[in-house]
Parts: sequence; C-alpha cells; structure tokens
Amino acid sequence: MTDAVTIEGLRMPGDAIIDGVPVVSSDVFDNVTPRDGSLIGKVALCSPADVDRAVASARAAFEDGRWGDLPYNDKKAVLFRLADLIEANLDELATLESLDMGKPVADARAFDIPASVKTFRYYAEALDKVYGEVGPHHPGRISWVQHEPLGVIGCIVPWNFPLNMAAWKVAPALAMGNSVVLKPAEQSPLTAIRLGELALEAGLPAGVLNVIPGTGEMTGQALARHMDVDMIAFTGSGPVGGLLMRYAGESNLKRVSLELGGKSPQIVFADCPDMEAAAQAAAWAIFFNQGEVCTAGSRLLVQNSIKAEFLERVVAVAKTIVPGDPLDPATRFGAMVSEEQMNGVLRRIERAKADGAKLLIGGHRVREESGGFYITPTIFDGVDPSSALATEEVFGPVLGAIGFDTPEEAFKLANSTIYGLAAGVWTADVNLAHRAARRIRSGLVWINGWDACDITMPFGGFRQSGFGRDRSMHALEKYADLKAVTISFTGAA
Ligand code: TXE
Repeated sequence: MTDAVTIEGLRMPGDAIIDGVPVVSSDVFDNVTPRDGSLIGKVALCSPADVDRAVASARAAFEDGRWGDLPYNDKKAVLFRLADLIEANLDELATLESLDMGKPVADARAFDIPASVKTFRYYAEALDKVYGEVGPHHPGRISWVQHEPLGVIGCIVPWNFPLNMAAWKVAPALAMGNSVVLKPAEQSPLTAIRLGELALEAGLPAGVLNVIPGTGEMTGQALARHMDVDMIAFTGSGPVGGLLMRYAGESNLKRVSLELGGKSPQIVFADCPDMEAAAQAAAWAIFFNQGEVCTAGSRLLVQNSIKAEFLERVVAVAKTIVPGDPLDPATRFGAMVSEEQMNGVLRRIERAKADGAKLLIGGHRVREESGGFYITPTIFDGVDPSSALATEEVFGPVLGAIGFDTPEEAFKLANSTIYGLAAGVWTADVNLAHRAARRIRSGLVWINGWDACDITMPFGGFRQSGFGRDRSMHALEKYADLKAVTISFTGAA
C-alpha cells in the first residue's frame, strides 16, 4: 500500500446491481464529495420498479437454493474470497469511502476497510458453527430445533461507515443462507456498489446480493413496504426507524431490527487511573469520524473535583485535531458528510450557546474556501443536563461537559436520555467499575477505554437506541427463524 492518493483514473461506480448484472437505472442522482463540494459522479436512482426487480431476483435465488443449499464449505469459500477481494482492493475502497463521505482516508485504510474484511471472515468462519438442539428424551418421538434462513433481507444502511455497516448486516445475513437487497445511503453509495461487484467476482451466485442505490423516501420506502421482503435490518436515525416499523405494520409484518442513535456518556471519576490516556480517549470518542458515529461519546460527565483540570487536557487534545482534506493521508479529521449535515450541526452549536453553555473551543465552519463542509472540534462546558445539547443527538464533533459529585449522580445523568447505546467509565476502583457496568442502561459499556471491542462482541442499544444486535454470533440469530421438528416412531425405543 502506498500513501499517495490518486483519484485520476479512479472509477466511480454508479450502477445498481440487480440479478447479477449492472443496471443503468432510468434515473440518476448527483454524487457530491463533501471534500470540496464537487460532483464526482452520477448514481442510479432506483425506482419502486427497480426495487421490485431486485426483490424478485433475491426471492428467486432464495427459492431455488442456489446459495442457501450450497454445502457449508462452499459458502465459506465464497465469503472468504469476498473478504480477500475487499482486502486486495483496500486502497481503492478506502479512497472511494473518503471521497464519498469525507472521512480521513487514513481512517478508511486503518479501520473501515480492514473491519469489513474481518467481518466477512468472521461470518465465513461462523457459518458452520451454528448448531440446532435436540429436545429432551421422549418415548416414541424425537424432536429437534433447527435454524432456517428468513428469506429476503432488506439492508438499509447509513453513510457514516458505509462499507462497514453494510458488512455488519450483509455478512451474517448471507452466512445464514438468506438473499439480500442492500440500499446504501444516498450520500455514500460507492463502496456498497463495489461490494456487490466484488461479491459476484468472489462467486456469490447472481441475485443473492442486489444493491439498489437511491433515496430513503423512494427507494428505501419501497423496499421497507415490499410484501416479499422478510426483514429490514437498519442502521440510521430514530425517526426513520419509527417509519420502518410503521411500514412493516402496514405491509407484511416483516421483521425489523434497528440500530439507532445515541447520546453516549463518558464518565470520568476523580480516581481515573491515567488522566492523559482518559483525556485522549475522551477527545477521540467524540471527534473520531468527525463525530458522525452512533456511539460518539458526546456527553462528558466529570467528577467536579477534577473537572477543570480534566477539561483543560481534553481541550489541549482538541487543539491538535485540525480539519483537513480527507484525501491527504496525514489528515485525522475530515469533512462533514454533506452541507445539510454541516448546517444541522452548526445550528445545534448556536442553540447550545443560546441555552447558556460555555464554548471552550471550536464551534464554527472552516476551510470554506475549499468548497467543502468542515467544522472544528467543539467543546462546551456548563451544559444544562436538560438542554438540547445534553439530550439530543448532534452527530457531529460537539462535546458537552457536565459536572457531578457522587457516583449516584453520575449514573442518574448517564441514564437520563431516551438513548442507551454506549457508555465509558474511567475509574481505578474495581467496585465502582462493576457498579457502573450494572447501573448504566446501555448495550455497550467500556471501562477505562472507549470502543474497546470488536466483531466478536454484540453491538446495539437499549431503549430508543434500537433493538437487535450487529456483530458476534448473536447477529446470526436475527437472520434466522427457528423450526421445531418432531418425528414420532413406533416400536422399541
Ligand atoms: O439518517 P436516515 P440521515 C442520525 C444522526 C443524523 C441523522 C440524520 O443523528 O444526524 O440520523 O441522518 C434511509 N424509508 N444517524 O438523514 O435518514 C436513508 O436513505 C426507508 C444515526 O442520513 O435515518 C439511509 O440509507 N429508508 C446513524 C438510511 O435510511 C429511509 C447513522 C439512514 O438515513 C427512509 C446515520 C425511509 N422513509 C444517521 N428515509 C447511526 N445510528 O449510526 C431514509 N432512509
């Protein structure tokens, strides 16, 4: 891998992939890079008729067993080949990801693409480790429980980790023998289309993975309302999660799994074992990926006795994080995904100021002359726990600090939003760490670290952060149904 990033000669994928072939849709939409606001290509805008064709193709593939009925070794080989191909194309995929959604290419190379490779390898390994159960002994009959694929899975994914979010859903869905129709976010369709192409190259039979770019309102809705889709696996905003449940209720009662937003607390106790490590982690917990992370540690809850000193350290880290061209390999903090997202974050910053929070650093747009959409890392202190900044997701590089005195107060604050996705706790007291892990209502709790887990651990939220888990062996369960089979027999047992 070289460090140089060249976009001359880089092919911008734009077609849908339906039934194993690229499909030039009758309509297209503009794909703009947030790096400088320029047009980088046109992408198929899939219509409800395209969605019908993709679902029909996935259904036909599922019904004739061209994928699900392959011996498990053959299925494994295809998913391993796909992982290898993603790895072999790491530079190209990382550049597309960076260009498409504004993240630093260095992060795409180090995290997004390798994590997607690991995901396909993990589920390739996992697919022959899913056993059924044999029921208790009973004279004259034997019963067992087996997993069966659901059928056609619609995956609707967001733009913050485009390839990785697709991998988290597509890999376990395929591992369980389903067919998939993948709808990438309109802001970031490129790597999803490449995934569809690479899957065919890896030998995944036509129709088993269809990719349909388009808007949420038209393409996503047509998929989610489709009568022949068995499940929607979704990562995105809470309001759209609610719509998907409604569409399911108004169509065929398809299953829905939702991975939604968060307002994740980072709790720093006065006995934090390493202040500098905690300050570094606290800053990157919110500034990684420009804060466009569902587990972003957007609320910093600090024990009052160390708050001033700790905030000083976090601000010092923030000062070193300078927005830059995402395609420059030295950049560690890139552009916001779109002008709309940037303006939404700037509005929330203004609202926080109006609500009386004290701006310590950042809070404005930069690099405007580039034509791109950049915001500086931003930190507020003195945030009212009931204010919008403390309770609503910003999905940008904005950290709000709140002080507390006792652990009880910290737990109460941690649990005081509608969300429950992730939480971090910094303490040297093992008793306090255990109490915190019990008391905090969230799907992920990290003690003395942030985001300190990987594909082996389930990912998902409590409360309005959603339900259903990505990653780990647990993700396989949501793409399968259980069938109980009983054979009765006569004669001596
Ligand atoms: O999300 P949407 P947006 C949060 C975050 C962000 C906000 C808005 O707070 O600021 O959501 O982002 C598809 N039927 N998260 O507008 O709209 C859409 O095309 C079917 C958190 O981008 O939820 C895309 O593929 N599908 C989050 C996907 O849903 C629809 C990641 C997500 O888009 C649809 C992203 C509809 N009616 C945003 N409307 C996380 N949890 O990580 C949209 N979509």
